[in-house]
Amino acid sequence: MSGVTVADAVADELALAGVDRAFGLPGGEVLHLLDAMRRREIPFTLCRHEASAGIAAAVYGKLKGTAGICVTTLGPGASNLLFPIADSLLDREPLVAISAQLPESYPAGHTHQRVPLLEVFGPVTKLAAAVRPGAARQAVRAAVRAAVTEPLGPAYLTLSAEDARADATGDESSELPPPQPSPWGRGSSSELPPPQPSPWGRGSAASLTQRLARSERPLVLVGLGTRWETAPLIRKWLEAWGLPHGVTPKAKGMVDETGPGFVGVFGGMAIDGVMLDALAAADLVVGWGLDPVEIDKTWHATTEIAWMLESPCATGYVPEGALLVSHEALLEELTAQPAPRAWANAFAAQQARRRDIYEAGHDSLRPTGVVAAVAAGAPPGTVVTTDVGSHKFVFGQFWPSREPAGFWMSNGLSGMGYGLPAAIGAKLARPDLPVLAVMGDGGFAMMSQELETARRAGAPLVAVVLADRSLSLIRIGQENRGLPNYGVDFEPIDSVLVARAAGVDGVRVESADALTAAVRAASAAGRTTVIEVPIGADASRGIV
Ligand SMILES: Cc1ncc(C[n+]2csc(CCOP(=O)(O)OP(=O)(O)O)c2C)c(N)n1
Repeated sequence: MSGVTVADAVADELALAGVDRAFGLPGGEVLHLLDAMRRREIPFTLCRHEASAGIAAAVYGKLKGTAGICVTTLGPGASNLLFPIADSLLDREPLVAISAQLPESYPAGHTHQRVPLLEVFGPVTKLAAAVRPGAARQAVRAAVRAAVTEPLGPAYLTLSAEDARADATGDESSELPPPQPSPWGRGSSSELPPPQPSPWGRGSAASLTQRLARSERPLVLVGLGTRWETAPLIRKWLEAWGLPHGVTPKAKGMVDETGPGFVGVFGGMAIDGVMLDALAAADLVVGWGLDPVEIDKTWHATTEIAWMLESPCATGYVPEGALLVSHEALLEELTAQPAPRAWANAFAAQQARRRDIYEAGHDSLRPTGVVAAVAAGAPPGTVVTTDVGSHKFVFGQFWPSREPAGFWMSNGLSGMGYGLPAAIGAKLARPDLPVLAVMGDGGFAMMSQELETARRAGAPLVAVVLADRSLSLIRIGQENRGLPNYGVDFEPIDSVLVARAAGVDGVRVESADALTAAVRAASAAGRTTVIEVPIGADASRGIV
């Protein structure tokens, strides 16, 4: 016996992979792993639900450039992981979820808390495997590698309490455990050739230039599959060639959304009709890292798109005719050449419409006014997260993002409950930046228990709750379908009292000016503050 247990080996490997924090909610079966991580000085942030732990971990991991780690118990704790795992798969965030499992030595008739976890999570992860004595280190390495390989995504490991205490001698030499079947058949990232600077970069530059030379009304869309580091190169090329451009919601900040060439946010956010008009006006879309997982309609199948991808899309999908290229090499090559022609701005009408709708709401607590009021009070560099609902559509379209990594939402999955735990993950990863979460009162009620986590974990954030006593996005959808109002409205839960019950500050505002002042004061105070904003349940009608 070497004295090193499998739990120690797992903790070692995580530390070697650059992991410096884990999130989760333990049960008795993961206590040895938890203790091994404590001894390895990997702090554990206890969350109040496994779903929020997984969301916080994935955001934390992405901002730290490694895998986010979430640790849960078996059975119910593991079952609660489906939301963050599915979110990480469809929103391309790097997550390694580790849960306990029943020891193999238990009799088959021991059915208490027995759930076939590898079979459950195999189809929604890039790798699902049991950590076993003799192959523990390899399993952790494979899981981290799967999570941080583009397209980023989830890996899932089980570790039984019995195996966690077992001797880890001989671990180095053994083979990887076989991964479970997954939906990656079409494009397992290990099967596809990795992006190369050349010759693909060069060939692609010529073909893209030719397509652009033939195009009279091109529109460049920057999507989820672009890396933050590429933003300066994309901006330089767009400016040098004078190309109109937009982003998808998860790529907000890749270009300066306050710049003159910016057309809008594409993929089902507010005023999507205006964006669809812009798409209809374009004769070529150039999609840098464009991933259909972000698009709630089917225009991506009928529009002429030059797909410039660095990696397969979420779930391994590769669109027909897509070029797998190194964005960096290609953009450098393109920018070194003159534009093949000049383009008149074909999207001025949509830009004006977007601006007018945004500005019409200013100085009021209409949804666009809420965006403007929050933007006026939030310090520069504020990282914004949203939950899912009308507010996401409005903030997704109108929040004036200027830098990458500063705007977070669940969009591929679009799961309510994302906003608050995402903000906690972001604040713990970037304590130097102000963090602000925008939520509906529906989504806030799903996760408000995490306010206590934010306070305890030292993650002060501002939470803006739009209180309309309704699942307003669904209410508006019901109305649009000509259905009677049914099953979508609820009685209020006082967010200010919830905040105080969790030991954080709470304030209610009744005007745009008061909202700006409250955001400014709460950001400066550095204490977690909930700002409740009463808003009409139909306030977003017509724009979402
Ligand atoms: C977990 C989950 N359940 C249900 C939905 C469907 N859904 C999408 S938006 C929405 C309403 C959200 O209401 P609220 O949080 O109050 O935000 P609002 O629309 O009022 O801004 C619902 C129920 C979802 N996306 N995620």
